[in-house]
Amino acid sequence: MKRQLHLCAIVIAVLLALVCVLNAETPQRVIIDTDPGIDDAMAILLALNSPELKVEALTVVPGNVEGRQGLENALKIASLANRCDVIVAGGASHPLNQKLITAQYWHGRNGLAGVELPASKCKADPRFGPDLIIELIHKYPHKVTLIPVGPLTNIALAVSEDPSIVPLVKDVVIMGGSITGGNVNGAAEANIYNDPEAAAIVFNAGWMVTMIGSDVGEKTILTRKELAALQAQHGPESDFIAKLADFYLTRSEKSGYSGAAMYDPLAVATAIDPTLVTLKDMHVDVETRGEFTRGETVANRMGYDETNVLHGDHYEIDGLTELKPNARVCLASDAGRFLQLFINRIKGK
Ligand SMILES: [Ca+2]
Repeated sequence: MKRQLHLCAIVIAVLLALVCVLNAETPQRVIIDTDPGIDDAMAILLALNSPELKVEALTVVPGNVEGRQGLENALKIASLANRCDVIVAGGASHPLNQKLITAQYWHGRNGLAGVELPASKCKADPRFGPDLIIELIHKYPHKVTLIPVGPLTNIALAVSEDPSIVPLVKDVVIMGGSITGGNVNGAAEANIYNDPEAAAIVFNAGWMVTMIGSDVGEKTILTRKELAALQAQHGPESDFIAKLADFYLTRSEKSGYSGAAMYDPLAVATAIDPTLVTLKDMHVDVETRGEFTRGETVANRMGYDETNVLHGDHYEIDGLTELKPNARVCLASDAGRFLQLFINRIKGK
């Protein structure tokens, strides 16, 4: 009996070791579509320092800064991390149907808190971001997770150009939207507000998206305590992130927030460890016309709409029309565990 137990323990240990090896050998392939951006830079460095992820590409979209500045920033961040092996490509030059709205107010004049990084050793890939996204999804069917953390222009262009990518992606983890009020105005979150038509295409593409909204990002905040932890260790990446965090936190405090909302890093962290967030399946539509609500992500919590039928001079509720969920909406995060992961990974370099 004792011998059998011993044997059993050995078998379990071998299996566990095998699972660990397999996990280590098969990190998730991700493409980060980004408008860097302070929290984008944090998200990119979190991803590049996480063994669970293999960053196949950074594709750049206009948003926080114009596309050209964003591409320069992405190249400098990849270079700082000594990761010129990661493909960095530009993308769309403007939103699908409106003028670009940039956010230097929050991100500093160059999008990176005014911090001047050394010239990049990495070179931009000549491919167009949306084409590259299509190419990589076909190259690694069912293996690629898209992590869009800017306006959804590039993703919308990719899925419009080649809808066959829809069933071939592993997941689409979006930083964007909100189901409890916006961060641009009463209704809309910035990434969706910056290109509502693109967001409508992406949410209606036929895949389930994972939606990490600003309402949860604002409850997942970096405070002076975490800043001090980042400042306590020196290295190229942690020094850079500490400077960005200081700028972003000061800006956020001046605007009445108690800390810096970790929007984009939370989306990357969700791809690393989905247990950091609570998700609920819902049907989400993107408002593209409302006078006060253009760019709002309208989430149906019930799973149905009432059906109205005309009876004489008025309508009468005839029943319920079921709605298919198209989004796993983030309702909450384990902020403490996320912040610890973020700081550990950034300080790892
Ligand atoms: Ca962003």
